[in-house]
Amino acid sequence: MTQYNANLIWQAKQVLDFNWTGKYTRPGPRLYPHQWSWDSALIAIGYAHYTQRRAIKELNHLFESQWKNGLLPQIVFNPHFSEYFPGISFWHAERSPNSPPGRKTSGVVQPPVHATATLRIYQHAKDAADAQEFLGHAFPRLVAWHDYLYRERDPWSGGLVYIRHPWESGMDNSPIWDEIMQRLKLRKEQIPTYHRVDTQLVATQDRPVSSEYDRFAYLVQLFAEHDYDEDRIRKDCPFLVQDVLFNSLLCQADHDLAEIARILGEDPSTFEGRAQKTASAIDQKLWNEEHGTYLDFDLVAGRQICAYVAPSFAPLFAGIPGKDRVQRMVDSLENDGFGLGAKDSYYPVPSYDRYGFGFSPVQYWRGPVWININWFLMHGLKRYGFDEHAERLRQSIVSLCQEGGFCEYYDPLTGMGHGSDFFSWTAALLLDILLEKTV
Ligand code: 9WN
Repeated sequence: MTQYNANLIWQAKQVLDFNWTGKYTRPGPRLYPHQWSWDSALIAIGYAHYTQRRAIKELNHLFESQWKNGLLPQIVFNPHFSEYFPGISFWHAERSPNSPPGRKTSGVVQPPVHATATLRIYQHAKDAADAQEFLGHAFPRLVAWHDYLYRERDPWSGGLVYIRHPWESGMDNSPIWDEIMQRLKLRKEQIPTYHRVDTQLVATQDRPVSSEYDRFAYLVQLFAEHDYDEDRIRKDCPFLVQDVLFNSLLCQADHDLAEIARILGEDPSTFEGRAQKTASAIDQKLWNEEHGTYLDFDLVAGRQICAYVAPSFAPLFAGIPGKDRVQRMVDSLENDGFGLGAKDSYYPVPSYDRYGFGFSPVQYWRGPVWININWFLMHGLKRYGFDEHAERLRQSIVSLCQEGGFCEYYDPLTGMGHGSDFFSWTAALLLDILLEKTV
């Protein structure tokens, strides 16, 4: 290991130590003080290399807040920190008979990377007995989580689950949602009263605009008014989307859950069956031949959403596309819009095509590079033997952290960090790639 990497590893661990609360890790020190679902899974992937105890605690703290119907909440609130919108009282999660007694949570979900993280914790474990016990504990909770998704979010059994809020995608203001957001015309009295905190903590230009927050808040209010009853929400919700990233991560998580079942001597067939069904549904329904990419499906409008975003390449992570489609996707990634072709280009890959309408190099999910998306794509490219491309992404991750610090996202044109500083999943995934070769 070079001295240069050793320093970076030390710094990344410092970031995680700083954000560790003793029970879970804050995604960012001020902007995100509570526990977030997919952040915790990604953070646990980093911890798995050097602190098995924390990795396990992190996921267990989330599992303790699982709803009775299996829903794993996007946020588990820490009542000691009140500075976040929307907070406990805006969600009214207690209106659902399924919400956990004694825990305060939001009422939406985030991408299901938890089985993937759980398996990695087991695979990297130094204390085998402890890891085996954790696997046994996590398994029924992960099964309940996946059961919830397939039962409540795919009631037609087509293999694709839907999300019902942009926050569920983890990519809050992605251009994917623009068309739906514009269609959602709100009268003044339909917009709930709320007070944003985020724009006081980081630059306003880096965050979603208020017309987006109006709609985010409106949807939360709708869920609370429907007592978080999925059947009632499904009938009235103007935002129902089968998202490429969410379903691709679910497909990989199904495979990983099947592997966990095998390790525990349980029957893996249900999970393998789901993985295959979801993979073929992604391939059939979400692929767009004309554009040579996968696209989200808007269930309310009944059509695909044409937006060229980096997460459209996530099916690579789950090994879904066949050879011809992979080649077309790699061609797109090599274009200047995503920048993976030229060695001396800007920092790949922007979250949104650099030449797309409304691209912004600094505004959240509308252009900046996100380390988790790069990490998924790096693994996807490696999986298909595109080692040079994967290496370029790996180097992009390392240079961004080295030059821009451990930020939430980065300007692809300058490499400058934006959003929250001391961002946990950036540090954790960097640790994963730097420590992977040395385990
Ligand atoms: C809403 C915590 C979360 C991430 C999301 C990211 C951002 C929250 C927000 O921060 O979303 O969930 O308040 O903007 O978009 O992916 O999990 O890091």
